[in-house]
Amino acid sequence: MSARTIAIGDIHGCVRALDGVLDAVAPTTEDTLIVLGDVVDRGPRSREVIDRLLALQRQCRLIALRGNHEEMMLDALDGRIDARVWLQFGGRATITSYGGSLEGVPESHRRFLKEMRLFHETETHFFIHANYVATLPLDQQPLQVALWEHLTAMVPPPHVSGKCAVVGHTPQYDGEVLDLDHLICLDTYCVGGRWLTAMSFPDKQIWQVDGEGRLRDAGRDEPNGGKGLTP
Ligand SMILES: [Mn+2]
Repeated sequence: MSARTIAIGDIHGCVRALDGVLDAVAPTTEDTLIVLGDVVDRGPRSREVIDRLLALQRQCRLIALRGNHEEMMLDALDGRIDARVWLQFGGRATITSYGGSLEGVPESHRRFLKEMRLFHETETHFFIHANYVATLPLDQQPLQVALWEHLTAMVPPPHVSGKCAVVGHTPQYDGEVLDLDHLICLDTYCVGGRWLTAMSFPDKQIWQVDGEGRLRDAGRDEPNGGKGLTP
């Protein structure tokens, strides 16, 4: 199999879903796997999600993008915001997963959070947590837009680079990938009871699993062995 580029939507502490989607995708050392941010918060097992991602760095080329939830966690860890603000936005579950206090977050996890990038790009696509300003280069995107701005507030026109944007952050409550041709959203609301989605680029193969890690339509007879769905 040749090298693939695969993005995964917002995990939010759903480690069984992450395990399920990784089983389905079966990344090799040749593959680039991009997590689109918001790997922590809301769901119950954020600590284990970061453990899995640290292990995954040894199995494939992992690109971990920062989401607004990682930003809040880092700000709380470093004392830049009152931790109570973060706790209200899903941080409570994360703290619990670390044994009940910020002191329980190991150095390796702090480093992982700090090293998360704001964007990643290929020849044809770019990947960023929330949104973008169409007229600005990727390295000049405002954090407020890149990490926080929902698509419900602004659907941007195609980016000046001509590349297709791949984002998470704005939950698709129906569980379906939003594909506007110039913009694709992979947050299919796993933490809310829908799907965790992985999509490969540029060929757009989709894998979706539920919160228990069960593949969507796994019972369907598929020519590729049930490992993926063709959109
Ligand atoms: Mn987000």
